[in-house]
Amino acid sequence: MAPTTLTISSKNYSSWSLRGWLLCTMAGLDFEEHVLPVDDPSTRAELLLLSPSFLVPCLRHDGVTVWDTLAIAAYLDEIEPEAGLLPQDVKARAHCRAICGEMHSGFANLRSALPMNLRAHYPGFKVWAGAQADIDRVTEIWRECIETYGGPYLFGGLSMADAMYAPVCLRFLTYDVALDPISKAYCRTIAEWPALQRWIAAARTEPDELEELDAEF
Ligand SMILES: N[C@@H](CCC(=O)N[C@@H](CS)C(=O)NCC(=O)O)C(=O)O
Repeated sequence: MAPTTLTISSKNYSSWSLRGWLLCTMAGLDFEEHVLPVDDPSTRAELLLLSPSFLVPCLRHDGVTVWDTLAIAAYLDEIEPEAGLLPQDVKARAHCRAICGEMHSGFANLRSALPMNLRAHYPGFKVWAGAQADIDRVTEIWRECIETYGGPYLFGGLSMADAMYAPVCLRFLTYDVALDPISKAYCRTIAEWPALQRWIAAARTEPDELEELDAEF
């Protein structure tokens, strides 16, 4: 059988790569990382061969190619149901899918104004109104989950929702975003997640000099 691979790009800048990687790690998948060099002109041609959407992450497992992070999450939940990517309770599962979908399709202002950049820190960063509205909605989602399911993660134990929102936690820390106590504690909990710590350590070893990517990822 061909090896299981996850195609990703920059660990410092690519928030969707991070989500896909966390999901595969949570599912306990034995996978090889296929890291595309983001500053290489041949990358797009290579990416088209590997991912029909041109986008990362893209999972290849057991003869199946799955691109798009939500599809990867659903596939992993089907092949590794014991991993608990979705909560047990049917209502909690629906809630989890809903907030994962909201992250997947929304928060464009937050994503463009506060791009993921794990090596950076901007104390006192000025957040404009459009991004603040997204921040308010994200933290409302988090508070509701933590009050309903008791924390420390969004649905009690780790779930796919934590993988979907992990890059947002890291953005809030990078850009020094003012948060309510529950959201602040959640960001700290996610930042201490051992798998995420491994990803951040690897991001720190990537080359600098990719400023143009700040606006795109
Ligand atoms: N909806 C997609 C979004 C993936 C995405 O936007 N990936 C970015 C990196 S974070 C990408 O592959 N960009 C490559 C390019 O634009 O060439 C998903 O859920 O996976």
